[in-house]
Amino acid sequence: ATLNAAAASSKTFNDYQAIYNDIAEKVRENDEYDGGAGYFGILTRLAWHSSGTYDASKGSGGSFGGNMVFAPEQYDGANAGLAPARDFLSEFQYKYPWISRGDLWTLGGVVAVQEAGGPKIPWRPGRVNATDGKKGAPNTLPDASRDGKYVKGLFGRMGFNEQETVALIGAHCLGKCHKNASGYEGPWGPSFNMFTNDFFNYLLKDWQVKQWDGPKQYEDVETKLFMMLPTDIALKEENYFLKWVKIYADDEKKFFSDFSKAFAKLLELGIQFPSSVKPFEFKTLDEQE
Ligand code: CCH
Repeated sequence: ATLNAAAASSKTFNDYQAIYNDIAEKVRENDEYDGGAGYFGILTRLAWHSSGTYDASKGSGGSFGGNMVFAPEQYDGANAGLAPARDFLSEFQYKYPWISRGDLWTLGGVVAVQEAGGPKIPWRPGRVNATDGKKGAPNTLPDASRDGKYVKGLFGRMGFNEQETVALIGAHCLGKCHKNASGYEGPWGPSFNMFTNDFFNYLLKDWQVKQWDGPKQYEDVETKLFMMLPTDIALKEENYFLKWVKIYADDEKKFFSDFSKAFAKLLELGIQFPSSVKPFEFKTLDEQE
């Protein structure tokens, strides 16, 4: 049961590029947010959490309805800490009342990845606001305390293979964990406001369990400044994941190209677009200067 995107409206590429630009300007103006992480990480995470509720076998979940403003998704523990991202984007909901929440939140993720120096993410509009939370899909997002088989199963539920799963988790190059949101703490590496293949380079270093009063997480042996979640370390423990970790650590171009495809697929899970709606590829602010 896929949901049908709204048929192409009178809005054109330029209308969406204008929203892209407004979001991107605001991201630039707020580059000191969250200890210098800016909004890149949290906007990417909002796009992912609004989409990653999808279950291919049931056709449920996904970014279509923008369900996170309603219970139960609003109070899903996995979504703790995402209100600042929704608040950040809400002014554009007022300025452009015709864009749906699902379109705005997924577009926010496209802006974040591209403006952080990542690959172009093809994106299509047409998600339609839900008017209540009945189609919300809580307790579907990953639990960071689990192992590799769990991660494989969870991303398999969305319709992703091992390669796509590893590529997607490479987004942990951006942003940080927050004790008051997930209980975990810290960034995965030093350049957490730049989209790179660094997550994989860091993951391949030596990690040890951090001694602290929080949930089990890892710290890098060399500097103890960076962190990995148990599910991140799990990507090294299963050969079907480790293979891709090594490929992406060696080849950033390949990572960018595979991430772009997997992230675009993530944002569209469960949605059927009319063939007339061709994906947009937005220009970055830099490209327009
Ligand atoms: Fe993630 N992620 N993620 N993640 N995530 C967290 C933060 C970010 C898991 C757990 C967590 C993806 C996959 C997984 C981002 C993007 C993606 C946090 C800390 C946890 C916990 C939240 C906090 O405390 O604020 C687990 C488990 C998985 C899969 O196994 C995927 C896929 C993506 C995107 C494609 C980004 C970006 C962040 C940083 C958020 C920020 O606020 O800076």
